[in-house]
Amino acid sequence: MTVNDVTSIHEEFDGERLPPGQRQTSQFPVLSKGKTPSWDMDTWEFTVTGAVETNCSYSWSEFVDLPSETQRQDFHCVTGWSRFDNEFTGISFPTLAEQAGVRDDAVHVLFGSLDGYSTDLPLNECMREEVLFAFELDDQPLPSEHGGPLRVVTPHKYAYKGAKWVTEVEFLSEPKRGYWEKRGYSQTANPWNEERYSSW
Ligand SMILES: Nc1nc2c(c(=O)[nH]1)N[C@H]1C(S)=C(S)[C@@H](COP(=O)(O)O)O[C@H]1N2
Ligand SMILES: [Mo]
Repeated sequence: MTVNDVTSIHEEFDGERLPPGQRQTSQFPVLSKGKTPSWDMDTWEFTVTGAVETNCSYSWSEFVDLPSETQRQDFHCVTGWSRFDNEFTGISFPTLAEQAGVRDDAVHVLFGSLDGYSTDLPLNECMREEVLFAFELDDQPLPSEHGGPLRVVTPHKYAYKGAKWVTEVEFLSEPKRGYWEKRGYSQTANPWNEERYSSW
């Protein structure tokens, strides 16, 4: 299996591998706003809506049939810990976007989850190969407390930009605030610039 190592992403942001104010941990703490939700794989459905040419909906088997890849990535939580060298397998955001056909008026993306969580990113910050809809971690099905069956990972952003238990992707013609963005966390969330809190 080929693993694409993207742990040098910090160079693009003129930063060290460990972003300022972070400490490295070998643990994988769980950060969820509530309990791990429940779902049924037979009725699990993933939808792509909004500013797209075609609204799409996938069952689990349809979704995991999309072209997938494995990447070695670092993970930075806004509360101050970073976990290096996670091997996530999943479908990249650009691969998914291509299926639906993104319209010209799409500028932002809102991710929605089974626990009611949401988070927003500009479209150009999503259209990167490192933004993965991940269903495996280190060759194992993604543990449910870490967002399995499917979560988003965003190694160029603090990890709250990666929705666990993701089932909805909405392309937007204007920004929306997600769960933490409404509660004062940064819209932009660049770890090398310590964009932890919103200034407006
Ligand atoms: N659906 C959902 N996604 C979520 C969260 C959440 O509460 N619900 N928490 C976010 C936060 S604040 C962080 S730091 C990471 C934590 O991922 P982990 O629990 O796998 O460490 O998930 C993010 N994605
Ligand atoms: Mo977080």
